[in-house]
Amino acid sequence: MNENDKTPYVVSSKSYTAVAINCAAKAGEWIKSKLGSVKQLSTKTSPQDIVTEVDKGAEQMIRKLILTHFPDHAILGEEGVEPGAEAAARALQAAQEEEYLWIIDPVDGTTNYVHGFPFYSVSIALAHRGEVIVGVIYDPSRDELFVAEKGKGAYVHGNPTYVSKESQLSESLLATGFPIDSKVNLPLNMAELHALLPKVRNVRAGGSAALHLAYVAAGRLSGYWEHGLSAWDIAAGALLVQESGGAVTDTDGRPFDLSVRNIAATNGLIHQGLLDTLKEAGEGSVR
Ligand code: 2AM
Ligand code: CA
Repeated sequence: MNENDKTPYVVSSKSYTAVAINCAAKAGEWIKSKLGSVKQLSTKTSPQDIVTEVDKGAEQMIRKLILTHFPDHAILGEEGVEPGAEAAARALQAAQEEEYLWIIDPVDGTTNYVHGFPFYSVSIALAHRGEVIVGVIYDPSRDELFVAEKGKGAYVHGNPTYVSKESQLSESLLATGFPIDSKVNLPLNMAELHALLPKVRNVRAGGSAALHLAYVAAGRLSGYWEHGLSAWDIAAGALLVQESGGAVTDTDGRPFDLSVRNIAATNGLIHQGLLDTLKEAGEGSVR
């Protein structure tokens, strides 16, 4: 190669999925190695909304790796956006027009990570003109790597994943996430829990949106819903659920796209039952 040629070298033989897997695995290993050694805890929008130097370092690591392979691609990362829902929505709108957009959450489940509760993950998705085509979620605690490609299925360590077969709410295990927005989303979520708990087997709140979605994909949860999320929390997981045969909409039943903030993801069989109960609960709650 000519020394004077300043065109960046691009590793062209690597597929998008291979790069996503490499990034998630490398960042995940690094995050795990830092477990218990977080020195500085900063808050974002509220005392519950926290970020560490590990979140920032992992995002930098992933950004660098992606740009080494695909210097022209755009990147939307949780730590590259101002805190708060409005800034996230603006960033997403700007980024949605990109041909290739990587959507990354370096640590999904930061609260768990800080407390040493082993339920956190790295989530990496690639969207082509707004449609998610690759989704990878890595759980370093269990060394589980979930991978989905649009139209090609979903896998955990090479084994295909399928959603569960429960057809009734009464036999379903659900998950949700407790919102930090105490004015609207928290009372709504409490009303939903109140309505759903007597109807289902039980409800979990593990604290990582991405891993909950991976668990719906793998048939470990029958369904999951949560309010007030951002694209980086759910982009990869939504594709995993769809490619495992499940259904993903917003909580009003609108089909999934990158602007969805209130997500409902299930095995498909209980989807309408979940949406109906959420609707009833929402009508009785202050909205
Ligand atoms: P995080 O750990 O990357 O912040 C837990 O219910 C889920 O909500 C997690 O996926 C968590 O992602 C996400 N979450 C936490 N704080 C949030 C906030 N302020 N806005 C949106 N999502 C948040
Ligand atoms: Ca997140």
